[in-house]
Amino acid sequence: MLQQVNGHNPRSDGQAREYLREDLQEFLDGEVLLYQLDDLTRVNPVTLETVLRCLQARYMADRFYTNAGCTLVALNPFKPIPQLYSPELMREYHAAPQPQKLKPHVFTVGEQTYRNVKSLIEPVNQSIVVSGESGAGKTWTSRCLMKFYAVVAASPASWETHKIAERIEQRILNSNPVMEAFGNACTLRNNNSSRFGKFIQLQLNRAQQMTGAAVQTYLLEKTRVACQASSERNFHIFYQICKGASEDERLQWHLPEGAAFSWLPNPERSLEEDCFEVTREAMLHLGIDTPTQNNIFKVLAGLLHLGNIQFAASEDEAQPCQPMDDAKCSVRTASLLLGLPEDVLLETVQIRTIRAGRQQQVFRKPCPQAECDTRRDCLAKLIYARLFDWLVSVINSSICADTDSWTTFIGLLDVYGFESFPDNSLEQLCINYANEKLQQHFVAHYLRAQQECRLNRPSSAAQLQTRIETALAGSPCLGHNKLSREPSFIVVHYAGPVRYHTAGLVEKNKDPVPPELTRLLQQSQDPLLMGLFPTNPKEKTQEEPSGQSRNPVLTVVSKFKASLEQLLQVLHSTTPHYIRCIKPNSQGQAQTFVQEEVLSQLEACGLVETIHISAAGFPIRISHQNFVERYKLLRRLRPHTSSGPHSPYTAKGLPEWCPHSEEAMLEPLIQDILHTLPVLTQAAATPGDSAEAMPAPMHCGRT
Ligand code: AD9
Ligand code: MG
Repeated sequence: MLQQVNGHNPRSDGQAREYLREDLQEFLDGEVLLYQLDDLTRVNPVTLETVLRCLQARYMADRFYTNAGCTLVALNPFKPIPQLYSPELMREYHAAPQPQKLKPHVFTVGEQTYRNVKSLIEPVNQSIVVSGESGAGKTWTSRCLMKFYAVVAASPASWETHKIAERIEQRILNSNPVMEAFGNACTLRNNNSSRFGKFIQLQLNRAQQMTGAAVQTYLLEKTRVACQASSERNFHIFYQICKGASEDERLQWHLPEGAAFSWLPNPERSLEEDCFEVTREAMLHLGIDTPTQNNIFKVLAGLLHLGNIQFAASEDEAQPCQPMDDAKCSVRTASLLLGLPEDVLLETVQIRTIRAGRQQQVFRKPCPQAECDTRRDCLAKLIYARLFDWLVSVINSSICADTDSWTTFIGLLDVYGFESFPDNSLEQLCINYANEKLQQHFVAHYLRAQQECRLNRPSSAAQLQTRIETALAGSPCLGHNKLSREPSFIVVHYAGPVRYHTAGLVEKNKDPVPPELTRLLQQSQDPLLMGLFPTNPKEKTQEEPSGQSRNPVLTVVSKFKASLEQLLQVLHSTTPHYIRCIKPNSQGQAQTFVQEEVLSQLEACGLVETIHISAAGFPIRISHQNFVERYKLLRRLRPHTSSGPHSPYTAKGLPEWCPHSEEAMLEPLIQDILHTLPVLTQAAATPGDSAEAMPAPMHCGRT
């Protein structure tokens, strides 16, 4: 039961919707100061223990967002709280003269980012990096931000556009259920786990209205289509089709009720993500018409039947392995749904063709059973990955604005969180590498920048920075696990050590696709597959056998690395904002805060170090040029500091502002300006508001 509580928050600013559960009152009486702390930089002393207690107190009081200097910490409530994400509240944050004075919220970050686009703070383009481990709430948070911008940055709705097409922000929102249906799956850690990384660029025009968006995806976990860990599931879309198809569609797609598919484990689990209707509706709004949709679902049903083709080992090596008796019908159905000749499909999976010699003679070699399985899986992965890429391109063409109708953007980054399983392979290596790079970006952008503007105040922050850098660049990052029997190596990531199995790593990295499989799909009579696998000879793809292609074959890691570099370049060109999502427990239970689990996440993201540095520094960083433009009036206010012919504003860095002889005289002013900078910036953004003194740190402890 919830009870409204008033007057507890010193900064409630008209947004006095606070709710406390009655049964938590006792707990909170002891932690009353802690749960009121909106900013972890005010916890004193800042230690893992005090930060943890503060977050726990806030979590139990249903306060899920807390500032940590430059970062917003978002605790996953694991329960629906409609009033916390209502359009009314969005508008409240949007209309607030100083949103940062309202209670911490993902909308504060959204609104500040939105205002920055127009402000003098550079660069104008902004990005919000949402991080956290699997199930912590990254995708939820990104969706929430997209909804926020759909409300506050709505495009102009003239009657014509309203009638002709779905409003652009609606279409952008519709991209979420589609991409999640095809790219998310139920895993041990999250029922709706994103199995790809996503960077969405929300495009704004001069009037700061959202005119379009562009999506970039990273490293879809395509192996999932043919191989699911026990207790996990395939991509949601397969379950949606099997559960949501009409009688008619079941007949067309050969999906009789209750049919068992080996690539459809745990179908009995019913999830809210299984809603086929939502996906279909969203696809329609994105311009994917019903016949095209049906074509997609037919192909996916074909993949399920493909997965049921089990081979029996052949006693004679010279003879191809044959499908088991009950799999023969699956060969027929799969070939029918995929528009392929049955015998050619089977033969391509069973028999490897090798071209050799000057004449490029063709040799045919029957594959052993395991290789037949690999080739079958490879076929499915090939189709699914192409289909996913195609969907992303269709979505982009539906939501992307013309180049002349947008000037700035806000980027939202939602990448898979750091992963460490008992068995880790190339996928985890890539995911963790991406997280490592993003953490480096955070360290480089935020922590290093903070030290620049900290002048030469001696403090432990410098040591902390050095520690972080040493940890990242340090030598003990690679190790061998002597206890493990299987060949493996350990990488000491910023988030903890992870052991990677070496078995199959090289092969996975090469991701070889036998050219016969591509050639097979080029023979398909299915309209969708014909589009995905054109016969155009110009199209040199990754599937070219390495010996025949002049271009070096790109490995999975090299492609991933290149796309990550591109992403980082985009991020570097923006002003980044950070949201750290924290998972309070691994069971997905509301009102449950498991200290050890949260602790390891706090350690992994170096939150305490961030708070230390934030507490000692300033949350706003502006280039020297813009700083001068914006605050030069202060010079006039203090004429005695004028430095004659040597303008203090000509040098590049703050410590070199003026000739040495004048440094002493200027130092108090510099300190003044720097101390008041955050307040001045707020005041400048909202004329008429009085500047507020910096809040004093509050002591953390039971009262
Ligand atoms: V993964 O790396 O893609 O496996 P995410 O993206 O970090 O992971 P996700 O956003 O999918 O996690 O959140 C997991 C679940 O937590 C959601 O499905 C919701 O049920 C739940 N969640 C997350 N944030 C909120 C929230 N602010 N309010 C309510 C939430 N529920
Ligand atoms: Mg996600």
